[in-house]
Amino acid sequence: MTDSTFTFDPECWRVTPAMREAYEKNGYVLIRQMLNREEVEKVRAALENPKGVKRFAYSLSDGKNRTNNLVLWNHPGEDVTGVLARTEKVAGTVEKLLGGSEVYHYHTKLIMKEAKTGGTFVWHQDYGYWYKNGCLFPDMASVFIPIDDATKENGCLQVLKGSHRYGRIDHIDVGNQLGADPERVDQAKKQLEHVYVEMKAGDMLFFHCNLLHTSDQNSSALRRWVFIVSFNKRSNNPYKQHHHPCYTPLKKVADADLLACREVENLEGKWFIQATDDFSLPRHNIH
Ligand SMILES: O=C(O)CCC(=O)C(=O)O
Repeated sequence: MTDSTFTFDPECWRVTPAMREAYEKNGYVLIRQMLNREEVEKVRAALENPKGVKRFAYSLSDGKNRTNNLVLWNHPGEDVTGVLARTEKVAGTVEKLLGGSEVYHYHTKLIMKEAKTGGTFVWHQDYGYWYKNGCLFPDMASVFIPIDDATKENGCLQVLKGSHRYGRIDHIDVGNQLGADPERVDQAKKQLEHVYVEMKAGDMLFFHCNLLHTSDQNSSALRRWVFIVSFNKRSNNPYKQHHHPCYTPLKKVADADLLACREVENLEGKWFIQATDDFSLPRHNIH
């Protein structure tokens, strides 16, 4: 069985053939300790700052009396959150996992699953939504970066290992969210390993846009915030305008620029979107 877990080494970081193979086979790679403690603190402080991205937050019901708060923006920008998205270790790693050709920023989300009140996300594939946005190939991926430790108790991400190889599954109304057809998900659960991806703050999960994933409500006393950056390939430029960007060149930066960045409040050009801006979906999921 191909393992998908690796550990970041700042001295000699590179995407290895073993990582590429794991990504192709399992639909994800988990890289431990990709941000060090100081970097996690920097990002956390920026996200918690009431004058930062948080001021664009809105709530989404999970259809089961719980809510998730989130912030979603389309262009990375020059602030700490944008620099993180544009670092070599985030954008450069995605580019290599997707085969090496140019990627651009599709959107970033901050998902705030608060203690005791945070909601579920039903089983879905991100491409189940993005397909409708005019992206013809599933040449898209996301980087899931917890800002708090993510555990089974506080609603860590769960994946069905290898499910990206099913291709896109129809997404329909599931418990008041738009999710992958439950009949298919039930079959997938019988065939594939169900992994609770428990992560420390600063670990990063790189995952394919057709990987089936979900997360539970947070009934614990600890919040679970994650930062999720999504990318598309330039060669997969959507054929129509929609609520996320068509190809826009991405200015990648060195990893060291994250700690050097002082900008938190100037959010010019980030193109924040609200639940009502998403025309491709009938209701609760914003992708
Ligand atoms: O934050 C989570 O638990 C899952 C979020 C997610 O799957 C999504 O936004 O597509």
